[in-house]
Amino acid sequence: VTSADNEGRVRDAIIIGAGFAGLGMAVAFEREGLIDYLILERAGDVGGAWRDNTYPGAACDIQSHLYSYSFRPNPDWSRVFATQPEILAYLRRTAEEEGIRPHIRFGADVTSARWNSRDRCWDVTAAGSEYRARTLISAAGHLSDPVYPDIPGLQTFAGRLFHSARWDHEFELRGTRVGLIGTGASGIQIVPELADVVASLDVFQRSAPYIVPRRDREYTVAEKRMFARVPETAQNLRDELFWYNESRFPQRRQVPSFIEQISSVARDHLASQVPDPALRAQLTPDYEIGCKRILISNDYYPALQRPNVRLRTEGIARIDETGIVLGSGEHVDLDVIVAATGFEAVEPPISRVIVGRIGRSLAETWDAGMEGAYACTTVAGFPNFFIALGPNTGLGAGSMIYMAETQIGYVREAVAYILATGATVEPAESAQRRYVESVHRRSEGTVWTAGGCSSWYLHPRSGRLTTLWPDFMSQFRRENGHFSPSDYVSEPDAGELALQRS
Ligand code: N01
Repeated sequence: VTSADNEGRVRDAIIIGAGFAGLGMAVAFEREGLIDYLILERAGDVGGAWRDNTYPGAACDIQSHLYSYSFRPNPDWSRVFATQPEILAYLRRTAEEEGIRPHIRFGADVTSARWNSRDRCWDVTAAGSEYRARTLISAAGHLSDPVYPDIPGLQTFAGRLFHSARWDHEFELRGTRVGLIGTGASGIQIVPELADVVASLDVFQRSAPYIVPRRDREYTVAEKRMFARVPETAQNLRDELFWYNESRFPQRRQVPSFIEQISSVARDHLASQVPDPALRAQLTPDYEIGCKRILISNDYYPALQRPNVRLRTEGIARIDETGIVLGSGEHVDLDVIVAATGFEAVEPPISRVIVGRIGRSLAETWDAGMEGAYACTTVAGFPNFFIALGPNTGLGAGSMIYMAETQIGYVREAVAYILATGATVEPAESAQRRYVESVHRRSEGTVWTAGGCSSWYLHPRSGRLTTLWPDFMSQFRRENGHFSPSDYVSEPDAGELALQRS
């Protein structure tokens, strides 16, 4: 072991990533007190997606009293849907006050994590240093690595080009001609902010999103005081928000009246904000509501109707040095292109560097048909390994923090078991297959697989729903909230290993 940091000891746990899931995991370990753990974080600060997404208008579209740790309620949320700086400050405070920071190695980009069968531990390399641990927890997230659009000529553009998740704050946008590609959750938050300052804004839409009103407001001083003095009131609000989101779940199509109700809310919102029938037609989605994330905004449609803003729906043919060429042949002159085009959610790059028992990476394992994870958390062939917010844990509606906390509980119990017994655990392949099939059965006929859209919820090769959880959040916790050793097998012995390799 060469690391200056590592004294050669085998730690109890290594966590990859200091975002919501990684920090939450660390808090659980920290509060337990007995675990020797380390977080490897590639950036220079905590916060994950909330550190990286600093674009103008960045805010959460899930209510903050729900979109926060249950074990660290924050009576001071300034409004229903907190903005990015406030959420990042919450995460920084969490790291500080829970004593997590000394356990984090910043600038530690994990380039290799391999199971060492001889020493029964994970050998991890990050930024040239080496670390070892009995257990490995990937909390690298699935919205961490930006994707640029695959459009011919993108690299030839001579103006400024950046991604929504890598906002270039040095660049003065005032008075420039900006093209924004993408009208997902990020894109529609950016448009109203840019429309105010730029000379012109061309919004390139490939598919129209469904948008419903954003029911946001500031909390009053009296409310915040009440949340602080009587914590049960904040807890009640959290519970109320949980069940509100849980019931806003039309995607399984089990209650047709829900679908009709939410569709009409979106239709009425569009009709009331966009009087021009031609623009309204362009903004009307051609797939079933819920197939992609249902977005919330009160200022996106109005911003599109400003004189300096134009919605472009003709499709992009190519990009050249000076701008974007539309399918119609029209050239749009631009100084800046912003790509609000999403993330490598389906195949997160971290899955290529984590290598299991038989020398195969997670990405290769999943590619070979072994999709998904047992309990959405563990993978056959990867002993003592846990993945937070990995396969089938995303949500169309609801709080990812609830999902992360469910997994944190599971991993905490599993790690305690491993450390107490000296066992090495992984799911049996057959158990994993059965579990993943049960998830896929539930996804059949849902709006995500049959709603007539193409989305990053589906795997591009198998067409299966691999990123989203196709059931209620509460069901996820019922199924995956507790680790049970009887679901697991121990690492095979050397003879069995040789057989598997051959
Ligand atoms: O990314 P997206 P996002 N040419 O992948 C378009 C979370 N989030 O960053 O729909 C032209 O959703 C693409 O078009 P289409 C949330 O979970 C949360 O907006 O594929 N267009 C789409 O319009 C969210 O779901 C908050 O046809 C191209 C857009 O780019 C997730 O992050 C806020 C294109 C990408 O949308 C990702 O959201 C923001 C191309 N070649 C984000 N390629 C909260 O408030 C892609 N597009 C919590």
